[in-house]
Amino acid sequence: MDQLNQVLGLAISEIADINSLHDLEQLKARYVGKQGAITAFMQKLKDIAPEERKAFGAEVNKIKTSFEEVLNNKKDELVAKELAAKLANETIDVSLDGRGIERGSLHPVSLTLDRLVKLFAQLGFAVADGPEIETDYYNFKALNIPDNHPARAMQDTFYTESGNVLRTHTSPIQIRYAEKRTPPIKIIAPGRVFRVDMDATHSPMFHQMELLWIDKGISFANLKAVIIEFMRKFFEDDSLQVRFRASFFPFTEPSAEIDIYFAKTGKWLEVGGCGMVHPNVLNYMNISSEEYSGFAFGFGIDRLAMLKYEITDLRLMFENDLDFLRQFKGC
Ligand code: 2U9
Repeated sequence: MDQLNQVLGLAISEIADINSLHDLEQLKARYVGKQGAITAFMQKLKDIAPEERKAFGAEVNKIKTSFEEVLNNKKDELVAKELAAKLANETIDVSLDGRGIERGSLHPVSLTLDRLVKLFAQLGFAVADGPEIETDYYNFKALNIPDNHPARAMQDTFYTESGNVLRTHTSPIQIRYAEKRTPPIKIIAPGRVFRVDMDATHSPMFHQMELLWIDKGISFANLKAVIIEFMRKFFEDDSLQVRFRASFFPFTEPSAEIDIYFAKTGKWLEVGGCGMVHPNVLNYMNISSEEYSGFAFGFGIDRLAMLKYEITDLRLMFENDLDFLRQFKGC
């Protein structure tokens, strides 16, 4: 009995020194596990004289119950302590700085489009819009491009199964706008256009902008003035040289291609086309070619963006590579 009380005393003092649930589990095994010190007394029961066995058994059970009570109290204490420590560690400091939200940037085509719209607004032009899927009439016929005209093959058109087309230029926007109105008409028509064409310098979808100004007495002099002023504003160079080269388009007569001089490389670069609106096209828009005249001007927005931001590969414009796009932050 003395031994038994000694074991209990030792166990209680050991429990008092324990600081973790893990150590407590190990201690429990040492006392009441299979080979435990208190378990050993239970096993002694069979060697004890039958008349003393009952009293001894009762005493061992009492010791074991006391041990378990002290052990469980300690366990409750440690669980509460560990929970408190965990809660203390997980507190949120609401006074800390936030993580910050990364700002995106506009695509160079969007940046360029925004600049173009602002620039032409200063010259008095409104923005017009229209569908990307067009009828043969608005994309070709009303632009003086009849059936079997080589321009239809030249432009390599995407056709839909129902016989419509993906617009090959933004000119149909202007036909739709002008056929319902009377001059003065002074608009720009930006948008996506589609052509069956793809290599290092061509994409099957690209962005175009066209300009149309129809009024009484509009001449080639007005055309030159608007285009030269625009090019100088866009490239932020007041002495930029602009050259007009005679050309042909079915919808304009006379027609010209527009080149600008790049002092950096010493080269002339083609940036668009223009011309006086063909009388047939005026007629399709229900505008009298006797009373009115107008000029039109077309260019690729992507190409202008590439020249402005010195981008050398067209594919970069459509790949959405984040390292590329991030360079336009704050532009
Ligand atoms: C109407 C009448 C005439 C639009 C015009 C061009 C010349 C031209 C090209 C430049 C490069 C297209 O992006 S590009 O491939 N465009 O050269 N476009 S005149 O003429 C019109 C438009 C609408 C009613």
